[in-house]
Amino acid sequence: MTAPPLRLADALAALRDQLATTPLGLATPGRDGAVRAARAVRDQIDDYLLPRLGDLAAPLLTVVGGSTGAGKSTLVNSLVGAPVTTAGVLRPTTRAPVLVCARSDVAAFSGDRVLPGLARVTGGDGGPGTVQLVVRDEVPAGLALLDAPDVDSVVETNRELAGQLLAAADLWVFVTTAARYADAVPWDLLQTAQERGTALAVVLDRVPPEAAAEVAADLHGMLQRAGLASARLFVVEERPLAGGRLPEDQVAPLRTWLHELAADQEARAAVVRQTLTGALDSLEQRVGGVADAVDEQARAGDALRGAAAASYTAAYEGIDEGVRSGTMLRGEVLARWQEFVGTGEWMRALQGQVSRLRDRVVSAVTGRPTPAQDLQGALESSVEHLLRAEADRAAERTVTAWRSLPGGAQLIAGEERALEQVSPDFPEAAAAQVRDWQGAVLDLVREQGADKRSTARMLSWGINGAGAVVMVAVFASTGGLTGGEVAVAGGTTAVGQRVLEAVFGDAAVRSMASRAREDLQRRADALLRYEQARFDDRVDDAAPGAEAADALRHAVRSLASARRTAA
Ligand SMILES: Nc1nc2c(ncn2[C@@H]2O[C@H](COP(=O)(O)OP(=O)(O)OP(=O)(O)O)[C@@H](O)[C@H]2O)c(=O)[nH]1
Ligand SMILES: [Mg+2]
Repeated sequence: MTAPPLRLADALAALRDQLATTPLGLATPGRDGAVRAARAVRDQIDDYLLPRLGDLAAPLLTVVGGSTGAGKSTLVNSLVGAPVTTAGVLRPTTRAPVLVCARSDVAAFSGDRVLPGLARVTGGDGGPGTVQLVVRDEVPAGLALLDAPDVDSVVETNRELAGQLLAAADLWVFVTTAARYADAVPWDLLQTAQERGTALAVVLDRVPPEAAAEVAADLHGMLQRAGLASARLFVVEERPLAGGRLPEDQVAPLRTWLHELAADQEARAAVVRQTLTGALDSLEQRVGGVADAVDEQARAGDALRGAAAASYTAAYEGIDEGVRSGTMLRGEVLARWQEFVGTGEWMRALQGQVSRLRDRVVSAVTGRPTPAQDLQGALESSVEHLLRAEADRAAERTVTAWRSLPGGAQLIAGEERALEQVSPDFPEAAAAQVRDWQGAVLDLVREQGADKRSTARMLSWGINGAGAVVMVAVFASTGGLTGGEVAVAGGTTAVGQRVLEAVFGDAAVRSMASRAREDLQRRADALLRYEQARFDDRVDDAAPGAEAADALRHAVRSLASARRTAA
């Protein structure tokens, strides 16, 4: 059973909430645009769509917006016929919007019905985050004027606020000048107005009287080419101001048009419908763009995790290779092994079994009698060294890969030094794992010997001795040694193995060695997984899962079905 369609307002609120929780934490190329788009849609839902759907008959909000210093505030003062907003020579002059409405419309604008994020103030400029509410009965009932900051401001908060206010408008009165009418930023916004079907009037301000016809024709052509031919164009000639206001003949046509609109309920309703429908229609594409950016983030997250996984898989394989290749049996380990087999303590057990081999071994080794622990100690540091080297390399490889992957550099910023090597607790953890592994090998030997008649014989050269031989067998099962090392380590290992085989049997030795190897690999794997998690955790914190984009698309579909139901 499918859920009943949501009410339109509920579907919008759900979409807004979904956008608010959409994670866009990775610095992918599309991130900033998507964050802005998500913010703009949320704002428009709260500032405009929900209030407008909640009261279709509420007064028209007419936002006077446009280029910096175009004369917006001067125009508003001139329309109202009173100094309701501050005009000035410094750019930008208007930083907090001023909303002027008739007394009968105050209730529609004084609460948080529209623009709930901006606090209302009266009696003066309230500063950032506020709307100054001015009541003037020169403004007709049914239509409020809002003087907005400059859309192309050098002040970023002004630009953002201007965009937010335009998205909250039923009607845009777009102000530009003869000098600036082709500027890019205002045209981007006009393009948006066109795409959203927003009701629009354009004021070409500060036009030298002698050029009025020419400039107006040019702008008219531009509007036509932009698909905005239906926008009313008002031309205001540049003249000396009187008391900060435009000459009456220059402002009268626009004022008359606005007053007629305010008085004509049907015309007003048509403006509301046009802008409302356009804004609702635009949501699918805008939210779709955010969802695409979320997908991009999910893919970037996968690529980052993949790079870490590849690095640590290579480390795991490097350890496996190091264990199997016999390279562990070089240097210190080889020396300890030679001493160990050369002590003769347990070689007595060889009597009558592999004495021919003993002769070969004994002739190959010299040195003081050394307990099996020395060999174990040498193996321990050799294995630790291998683990550390591979884990360091994996960390470095991951950092290098992340630097060039989308979003990667940001995740490691400031911590590259620490991240391109093992974590601080790795050495201790690795040492503990290797010691535990050695303990487990001894347990294995004990277990294997427990029910054998051979126990006594085995004990004659000790659990430690047998364990050491199993450990060496783990590292000597394949070739990989070169030159003289093959002869020495390979040969001596074979001797040890023969001894063990004599005690435990051939199959048991092979199984002990392979179980010991698997155990070591499991421990290496656990260590590496912990190391890799340092990287994966960062991705998990910042990147969305694939379901985040689906949730957004679902919210858009629910909105579409709520609109069909409402229609
Ligand atoms: N002579 C003349 N000066 C004008 C005209 N329109 C605006 N000005 C002056 O131009 C300057 C800027 O005017 P504002 O009305 O503050 O312009 P604005 O678009 O509100 O400016 P911002 O809020 O900063 O974007 C002020 O000094 C005005 O007095 C005009 O038609 N003629
Ligand atoms: Mg202004």
